[in-house]
Amino acid sequence: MTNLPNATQEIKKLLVLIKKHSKFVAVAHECPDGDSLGSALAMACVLRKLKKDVLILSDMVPEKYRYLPLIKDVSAKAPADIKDRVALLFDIPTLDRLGAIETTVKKCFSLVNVDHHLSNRLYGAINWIDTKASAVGEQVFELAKKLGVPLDKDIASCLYTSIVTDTGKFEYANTTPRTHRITAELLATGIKHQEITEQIYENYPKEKLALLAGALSSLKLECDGRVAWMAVTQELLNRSGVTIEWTDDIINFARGIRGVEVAVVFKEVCDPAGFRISFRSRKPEVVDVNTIARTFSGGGHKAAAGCNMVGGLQSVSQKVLGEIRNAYNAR
Ligand SMILES: [Mn+2]
Repeated sequence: MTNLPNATQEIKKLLVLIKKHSKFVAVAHECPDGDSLGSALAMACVLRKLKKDVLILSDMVPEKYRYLPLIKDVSAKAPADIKDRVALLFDIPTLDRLGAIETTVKKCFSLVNVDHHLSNRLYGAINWIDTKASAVGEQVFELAKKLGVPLDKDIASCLYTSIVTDTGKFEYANTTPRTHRITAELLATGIKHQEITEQIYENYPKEKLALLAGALSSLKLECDGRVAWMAVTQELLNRSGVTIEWTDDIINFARGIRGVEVAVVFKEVCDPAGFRISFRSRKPEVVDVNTIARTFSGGGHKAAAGCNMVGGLQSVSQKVLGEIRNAYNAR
């Protein structure tokens, strides 16, 4: 495990950089989740309060996050002055997670890496990695305080989105007393938290259920019922008529089966032809999915990770399940 840079030092460097510089881009990862997008948008709100010039970059905006403030400013296009801008990257452990905007972001004047993944590759000029933060949103909250920017409803709804999604509505083990203390301050701004969670979780197109039905019918159990996996193929996506953005919570159905410790979902992608693989572990001390994903050049947290692999479902699933079997046998 790489030694993480001293957080206090990195935050200090970041505060100096923000004071000194005037042009920024806040960046979210490909097909962004609530944490990456919420953190980038919250930071954009904070920087604009400080009269900074800040743009927001992401390859796309999932429909369920269209309620977020500043969402209309999110773009995948490189601005003409990209070379003068400091890029602030949120929830992005490796640069290849940027997807279509990777080359654009690399053109920036400097990269600042704000993340909470154990697997972070420390690619920034500044690398502030807090593996204890349930969501990067907790780090942005801390940064706003240090910059002296008071919370408003816009900032709070972005940060609430970030935290509620990465903690699985405060269910996962990453939820801490700090998470709840921060959330209490967010709610105190008067945000309508129920409207936010409705937008995220109870506002899907009916076609999503066709996708879910197809994915559930592919369910298989391995390792005496301790491992469950499903596949979302391009054929299924086409047949159900929804895009990959609606597949993010399917893994929870596999994860929740009694006796299952590790859940895996294989999502077929086109470029390059292969799969995006998501992992969840309910027993990270037995099977650490960050380690499994790292075997295939991915990563994440011990209990939630991902990787990309080239190849057909048969070969890719065999390799991944073989690695999980090895993890059990090694014990
Ligand atoms: Mn996150």
